[in-house]
Amino acid sequence: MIFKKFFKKAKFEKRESELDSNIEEIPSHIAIIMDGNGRWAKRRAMPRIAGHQEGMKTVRRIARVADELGVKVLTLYAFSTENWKRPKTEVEYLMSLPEKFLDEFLPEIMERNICVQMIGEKEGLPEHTKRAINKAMEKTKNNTGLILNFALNYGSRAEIVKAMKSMMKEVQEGKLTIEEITEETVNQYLMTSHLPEPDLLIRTSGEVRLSNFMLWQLAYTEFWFTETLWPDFDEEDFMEAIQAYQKRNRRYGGLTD
Ligand code: V07
Repeated sequence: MIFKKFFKKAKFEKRESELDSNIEEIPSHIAIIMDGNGRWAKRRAMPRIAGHQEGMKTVRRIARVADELGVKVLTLYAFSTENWKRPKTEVEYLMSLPEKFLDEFLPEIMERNICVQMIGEKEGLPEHTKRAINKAMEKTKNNTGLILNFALNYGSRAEIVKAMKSMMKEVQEGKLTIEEITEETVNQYLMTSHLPEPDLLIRTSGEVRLSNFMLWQLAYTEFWFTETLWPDFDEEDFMEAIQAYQKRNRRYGGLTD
C-alpha cells in the first residue's frame, strides 16, 4: 500500500487502514497557508531565513506525500502581496527560494510527472525569480500528475478586483451582458479558473484566519488548523488533516442520506 511508508510506527496502523478504506475520499485540491517559519527560527535563536530554508524542505516532503496519495492539486501560499513590507534582506532571500527549490527538486518533479503552476502577480517578481518559475512551468506543462500550484505575490482581494475589471471591460465592449453574469462567469475571470475549488485548507502555526488567501474559492472548503509550525509539519500531520476531512465528509454524507 502506498501509505505504508508514511506509517512505520504501530500506533498509526489503525489510521492507515482507515485512510485505505477511504481512498476515494482523498481531497482533490488541498490548499495550505505555510505559517510559522520565522517563529521556528526564533525559538532556535536562528535568523528568520533559516526558518524559510527549513520550510522549503517541508514543501518538498508534503509535495511528495500529496503526489503519493493521489491529490490532484496542491496550492501553497508562499508569498503574499503583504510580504513586501518585510525587511529587504528577508524579501531578497525569499525571492531566491523558487530558484533554489527548482534547482534541487525539478529532476524529481519531472520523474514524478508533477506540473508546476503559479497564481499571483508574476509581473511584480524579480526577473531572476520569474525566469526560474517560467522555466519550470514550461518544462512541466505537459505533465499530467499532481499540480503543484504556488501562490506567489498573491492577494485574493487584488485577484477579485482584477477579475471584476476585466469582466466589466467585456461588458463595456458588448461581449458580455450583465444578465449573463453568474457565479461561474466570475469564476472564469479568477486566476484559478482552470482548477477545482479547494476541498481542504490547512493553516499551520496556530493562526486562525485567511490572510487574504483564496476568499472566493474557499466558500465551501473544510478548514483544518494546527499549532505545528510549518518547518515541523510532516507526513503524519498531513495525513491527520486528510483524515479529519474524511470524517467530516462522512458525517455530512450521513445527514444528507
Ligand atoms: C518559499 C518556503 C516555504 C515556507 C513559506 C515561505 C518560504 C518554495 C517556493 C517556490 C515557489 C515557486 C516555485 C517553486 C518553489 C517558495 C517562496 C518562499 C517565495 F515555482 N518554497 N518557497 N517561494 N518558502
